[in-house]
Amino acid sequence: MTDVINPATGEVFTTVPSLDLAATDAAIETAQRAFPAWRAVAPGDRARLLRRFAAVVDQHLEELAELEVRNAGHTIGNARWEAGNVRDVLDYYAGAPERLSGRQIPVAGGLDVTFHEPLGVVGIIVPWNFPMPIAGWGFAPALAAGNTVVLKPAELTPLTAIRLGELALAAELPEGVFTIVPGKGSVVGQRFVTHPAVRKVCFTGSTEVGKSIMAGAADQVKRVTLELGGKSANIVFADADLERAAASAPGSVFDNAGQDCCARSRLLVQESVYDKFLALLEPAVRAFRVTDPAQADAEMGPLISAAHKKTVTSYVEGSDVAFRGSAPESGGWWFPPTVLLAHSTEDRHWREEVFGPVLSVLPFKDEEDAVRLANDTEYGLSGSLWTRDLGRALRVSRAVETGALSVNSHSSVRYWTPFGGMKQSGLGRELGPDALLSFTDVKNVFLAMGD
Ligand code: TAP
Repeated sequence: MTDVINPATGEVFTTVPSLDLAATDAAIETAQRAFPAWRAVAPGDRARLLRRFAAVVDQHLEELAELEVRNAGHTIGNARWEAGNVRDVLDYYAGAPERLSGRQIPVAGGLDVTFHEPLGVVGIIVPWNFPMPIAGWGFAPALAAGNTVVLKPAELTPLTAIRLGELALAAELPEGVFTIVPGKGSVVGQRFVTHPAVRKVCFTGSTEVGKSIMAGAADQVKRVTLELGGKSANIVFADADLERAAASAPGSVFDNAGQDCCARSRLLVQESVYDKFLALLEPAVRAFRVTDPAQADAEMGPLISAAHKKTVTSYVEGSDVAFRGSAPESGGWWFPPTVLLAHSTEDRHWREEVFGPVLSVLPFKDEEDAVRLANDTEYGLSGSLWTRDLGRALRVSRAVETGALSVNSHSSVRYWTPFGGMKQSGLGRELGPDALLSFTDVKNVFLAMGD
């Protein structure tokens, strides 16, 4: 059994089973047995089942959100959005089964058609930072395409995934189609990589573990989707609406206590407005409300664990602190929003993913310098840029090596647009119209016309 802890208080409030290798194999084999019948469900019926699953999630939205506040320390506002996102992603991909059509390609002597065949069992490995949305981004398209799913939540945050598994059964998805397998990454997650019946692994988490999964998957030429770390830049040009850029910068990095692979944790400010911008940023950072995440006006809760707080603290110790916000001081793993001045691109807090409420700031000279600094990282997940110059917005958008970018905003992920990383931030894309196909293989069939 694993203790489940409320990160806002540090108290254990329940326990969940931690499955061993034999139980993991049993879950995978149940999913394998469920596959032929699930892929054979008529497209319209599979769509209806997924819509019903979405409706059941909707009926339990508040319960799921409250569970996440307690288990992950997410603010209630965020947690409601996250539960709603699972519903929306299910609804979106519920539109897919009847539209998953192949092609008819002209050939001589017969008919040539392609099919998007499901892969079989898909293993989804979920991190602790966004337990609900990241689960949904994997299981909704995987199920819609006709695969069965085994899903491993993070040991720290298993509760909403376990509940979603129950809700799937309540929506009458057949037994074995969607199975939650709680346990350790080194046991359950690793088995998804090595078990031959699992045909694809969809992993979100650290770049280090992602690389080991990719290497392990090579042995069986197993398909992978990887969503890994980030160190995204927020680039503010001198001609931007500085007030708006400064007011929105804290949310772009401190949301979810900075435990967000899309966090804009490197702030690049054009040197001619550097001092002015920091003066605008300071009150916005100090005003960021860090409090009991169950309160309706909370903007940020605690960090996920004591160990993670230690890691985040190590980036601030000995660094040049520009200013900080405030956070509760007792119980739980609280950490105030913190702005650090970078003195070189070699500063550890500038280069590495902190995954906490820590923003590093550096000035730049001109457009070329901004692009060079933004791209000076092995990551490439997200980012923002602020300018009133349309030509510059287009040039810089094309030049920054990142999978998603927002101009004059910090847009969050939309379930109907693609999401994923360039360089070492990942492989493949989730969400949007194309993600579905990554849970299929193309089959080409030629039917001879005969004489
Ligand atoms: P990871 O260790 O990468 O964990 C992510 C998931 O992978 C968890 O479910 C974990 O299981 C599982 N896992 C761990 N080792 C595995 C293995 N050998 N084979 C298969 N699955 C395995 O991330 P973390 O420890 O939670 O966080 C460490 C750092 O990773 C963070 O500080 C942050 O920088 C980064 N991170 C990034 C993201 C995103 S969204 N890109 C998300 C989380 C963390 P258990 O932990 O349950 O054992």
